[in-house]
Amino acid sequence: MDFVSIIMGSKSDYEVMKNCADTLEKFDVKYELIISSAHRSPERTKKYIKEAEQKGAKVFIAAAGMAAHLAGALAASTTKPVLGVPMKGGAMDGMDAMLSTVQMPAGMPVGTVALGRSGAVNAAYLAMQILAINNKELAIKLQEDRIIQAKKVESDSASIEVIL
Ligand code: RP5
Repeated sequence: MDFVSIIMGSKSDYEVMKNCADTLEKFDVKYELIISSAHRSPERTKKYIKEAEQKGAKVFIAAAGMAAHLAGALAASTTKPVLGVPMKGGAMDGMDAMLSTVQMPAGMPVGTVALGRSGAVNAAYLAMQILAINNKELAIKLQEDRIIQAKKVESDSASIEVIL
């Protein structure tokens, strides 16, 4: 069974990453969500990646703050796509996590998304776009979602626009 694996470095990341899980649920995409840290539980993280791959994980989403090595550690252990969501917080309010997540050495990519809720939601969308390459039903749902988003812009605008 194909699914998306979401790994958070800490329970404190859940409030933001719930938006990622909710987005996958909205599209009926299966996911697994666990807490495992690159620093506090490196062996558990490594073991989980292998088990998740065997169970059918097709894309990994890693959320971490501060030194934020989780996405990089995942990328080192799998050739499946890894998306990194930098978490806000700490002395630099996420700037450290963002740079750590995005600055991977050549040949070890992590697709890094924005800080905060937008990043969590977009990680889900990107994961689904990857799955949709081989899933026509999901591809259609994503196309329909774009139409819904465009219609919302039109209706929002109609409710407040002032045109001469
Ligand atoms: C990172 O450190 C976690 O991903 C989290 O964003 C941050 C702080 O973790 P806690 O001290 O709140 O557990 O590893």
